[in-house]
Amino acid sequence: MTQRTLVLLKPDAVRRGLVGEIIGRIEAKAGWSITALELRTLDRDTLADHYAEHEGRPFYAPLMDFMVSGPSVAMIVEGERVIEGVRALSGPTDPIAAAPGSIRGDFGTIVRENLIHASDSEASAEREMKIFFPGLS
Ligand code: IDP
Repeated sequence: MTQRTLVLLKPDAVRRGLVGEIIGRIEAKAGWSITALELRTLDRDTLADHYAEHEGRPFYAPLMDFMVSGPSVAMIVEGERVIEGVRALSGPTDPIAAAPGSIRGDFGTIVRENLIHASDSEASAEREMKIFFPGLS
């Protein structure tokens, strides 16, 4: 089942020089490929759209401040079961609870600064790809 997913390498990943490491893990998966990629400091409107479901939660404002604090890498990754697969590579939201071997488990400690976002369903992937790559069909 070939799918596409939207992946963000958050500002902490870029600041810490972990972009190559994380992209390497994604590219190493058989048959997966990056079909779009951009380094960009995200703006609040884009992020408000992306994180609309979290508006009003206590972590929302600090999350937004963090997400505009420097450039992120936005990517579309395509391949077999890639939606579930990138989530599995990333590990759960809390990096301390994430298993060693996962991206968050290997590199993160802070829930907010957990290095990577990956779409959680086909519907989210479609919605998020349009937010970050509006020119693509
Ligand atoms: P996910 O990124 O693992 O799918 P979501 O629940 O969609 O997790 O949360 C979006 C992002 O918001 C998380 O990746 C993390 O950066 C931040 N976040 C979520 N819950 C908390 C929290 O309880 N405290 C601080 N930040 C949080």
